[in-house]
Amino acid sequence: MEKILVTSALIYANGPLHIGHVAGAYLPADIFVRFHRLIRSNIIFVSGTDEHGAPVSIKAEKEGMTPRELVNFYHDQIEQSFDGLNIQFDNFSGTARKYHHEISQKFFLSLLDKGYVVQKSSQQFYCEHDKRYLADRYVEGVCPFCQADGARGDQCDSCGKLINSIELIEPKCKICGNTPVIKETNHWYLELPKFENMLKEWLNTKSYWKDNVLNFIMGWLNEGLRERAITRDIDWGIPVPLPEAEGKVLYVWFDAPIGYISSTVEWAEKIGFPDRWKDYWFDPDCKLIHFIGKDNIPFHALIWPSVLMEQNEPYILPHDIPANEYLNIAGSKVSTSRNYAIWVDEYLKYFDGELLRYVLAANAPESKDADFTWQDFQARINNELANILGNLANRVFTFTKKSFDGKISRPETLSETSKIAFDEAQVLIDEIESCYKNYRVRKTTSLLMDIARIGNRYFDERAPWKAVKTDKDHAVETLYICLELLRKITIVMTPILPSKMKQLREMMNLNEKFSWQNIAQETLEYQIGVVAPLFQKITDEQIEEQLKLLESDQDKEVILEHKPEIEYDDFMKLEMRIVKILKAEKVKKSKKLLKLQVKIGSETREIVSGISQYYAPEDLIGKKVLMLINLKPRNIMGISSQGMILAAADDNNNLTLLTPMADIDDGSEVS
Ligand code: B3M
Ligand code: ZN
Repeated sequence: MEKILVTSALIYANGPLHIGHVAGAYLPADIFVRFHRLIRSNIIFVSGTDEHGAPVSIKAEKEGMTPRELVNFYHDQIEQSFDGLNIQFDNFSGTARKYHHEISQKFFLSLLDKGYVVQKSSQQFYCEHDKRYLADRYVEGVCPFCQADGARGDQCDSCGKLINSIELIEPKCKICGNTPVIKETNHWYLELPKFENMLKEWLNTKSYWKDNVLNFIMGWLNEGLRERAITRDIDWGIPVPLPEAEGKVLYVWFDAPIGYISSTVEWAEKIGFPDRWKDYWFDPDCKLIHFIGKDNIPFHALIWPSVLMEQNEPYILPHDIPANEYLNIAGSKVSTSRNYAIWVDEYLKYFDGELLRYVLAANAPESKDADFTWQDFQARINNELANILGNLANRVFTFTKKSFDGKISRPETLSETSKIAFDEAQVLIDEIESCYKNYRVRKTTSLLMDIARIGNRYFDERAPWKAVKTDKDHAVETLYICLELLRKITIVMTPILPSKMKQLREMMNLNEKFSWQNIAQETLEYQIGVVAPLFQKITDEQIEEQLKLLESDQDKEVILEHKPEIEYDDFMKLEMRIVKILKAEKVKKSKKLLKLQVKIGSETREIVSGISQYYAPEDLIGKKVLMLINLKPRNIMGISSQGMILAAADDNNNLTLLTPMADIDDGSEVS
């Protein structure tokens, strides 16, 4: 019996679960685990929330919560979303828990002891304004490798490379927008170059890994590994267990994968066998499999194995890392900061979790990015689940009930066409088995539908509704074969649609307990029970509604670039007043400019303003607007412009002058 330990990436407890997470790291794992339960492997499945690091502390600051309040809130919410999708872990822990702190500190000390972690003084960005070091996501800039904007202090989302934060070009403090300075501080570094040979040797045995993962890490190894700081100057995290490291915590990516271990330890405690976790982590025959999204590859395939290699206890190394690509939505990348995502808790208010399982499996981002659209969701539910599988069940059950009181027994002999239908199904089932083992859920889903297609075709060809009038046995045989095909589907499809298949088995009065082995064991007598349609079609209105939600929930603003803060005294230098426009005319030879004469109390001034494309001169006469008075006069097309009229403009080429909400004397000061 195979022994397997499956993990899914620990999701940051700083926001809800979205379908991109599900498609990348959770559903493929859950399907894999459910399949292995059916073939009776010894398998456990652990995960949890990633509760440390800048992603959590930044969000907590923003929400005015403590980090602990924030992670507790999202931990519970995320767990509920997983429940709604029938994603079932043996244990779902969190890294802010006590076990996890202890184990992580032990890991750190072991590496330190063996000389793989060393303390060095190093340069870090420091924000003079916020009086803090800027770790990881606290600083952003241009990626030194691919020149993309918005690279963070630890990783660039565009090229996936890890960054040593002070290499960022044009760094900006994420809190206040100022340019940080570089300061000396002390940190502990993981000496990755020392692992290079061990890693290469180990990776040589991994030729069976997915291409995307192998290509990624081979690229890295060829460039040569660099040391990585594994401690940080922030105040939320696991304290570095050394007296001289007061105020420092472990880097979130150092402790996060250790969460797989602490979650297993917690599981062992919960089931009352506190040592049971060692049966997995210390057994060289146990296969450790990490399901992750592609941005997590370097951490799992290079850094994490290095950390595991040099522990005092005999931890196993990852057997496989089936990383998935991204799931886009309607052609655009998910953006949690712009709220462009489909959140699972929202989804579950409208639809059954199983439907999403099906669609995400059928369209899994296995070897390249995939695209989710609501139209495709509708098409797959209606044209595949309802029209193929649902239809087969429905017509077979209805007919069995109508003509045979719901009761069908196995005929003594089977005709050649029936045998062919069985054989064809068996070929598909064998292929499905191998797809499940090799994480190919996309293919599995289409093969599963093919079994139902065989059933529908066979049913049509044998036309039992006609046969029943002349040759009852012929009709019985047809129904029997179709029921057998449905029964096989209830087993083979369980990893993808666990609760729908359970319902189907209930309608067919089949046992609750079954395994992959039962696929070949024919049920000799069927008694169909109470039936109901398995799948409701999704209407156009339902899809319209989702499209509107996706559109309206999205925060349209691009993230604003802020200017450096100014002092109150700087603001007081501006003299802004309400002015009344007395005259307005176009500036000759200019498309954009208007010349205005404005009244400011008893004074009048002339101003040139670039608003000609937005306002006709005659519409402006008599209007009161906002003006910056003490801007040094500028000569514009031969006219001395004595100040500036203020206007607001957006990205869509709209512009508006600013007028007071109530009538107020011109000359009134604005402050
Ligand atoms: N929380 C990053 C992520 O959610 C991180 C994964 C940790 S897995 C040990 O992409
Ligand atoms: Zn700052």
